[in-house]
Amino acid sequence: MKRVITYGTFDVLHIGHINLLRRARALGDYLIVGLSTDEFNAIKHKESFSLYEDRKVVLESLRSVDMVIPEMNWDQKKDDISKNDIQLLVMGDDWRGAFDDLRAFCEVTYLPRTPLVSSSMIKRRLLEEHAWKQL
Ligand code: C2G
Repeated sequence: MKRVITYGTFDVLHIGHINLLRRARALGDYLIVGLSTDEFNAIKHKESFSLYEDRKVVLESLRSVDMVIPEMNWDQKKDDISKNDIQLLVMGDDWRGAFDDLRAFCEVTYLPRTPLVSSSMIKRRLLEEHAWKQL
């Protein structure tokens, strides 16, 4: 049983997130997502549209996701890996190198990001279209 973990905010869920989660799940048998809490989002200077509890329900409804745990700080990954018996950490390659220190505890893989989509891009486009409609 290969247990995989990944982390993120997963706000305004889109194909980039889904591609990452499906590929991460396909690299093992069980996928845990460390979901950034609203408080940790503030530390990451990210403001999500949906609150943690709603983002958690959305992720838990996905076939690729087996369990969601709160990500409260930058430093919990090592404990999460040992407490959850993780063999593989997967992140998008915008994080390439960021978690190489964890190779002492589990495999670490960075997967290519899905191009041309992000939560902030979606929010910006919606705002722009709304603004145009007001003209
Ligand atoms: N992602 C992707 N393609 C995109 C957008 C996002 O593959 N077009 C991936 C990211 O690389 C990340 C995951 O989807 O692995 C979640 O993205 P975010 O919610 O933006 O997560 P982030 O804010 O990068 O948080 O401790 C790690 C951080 O919590 C990661």
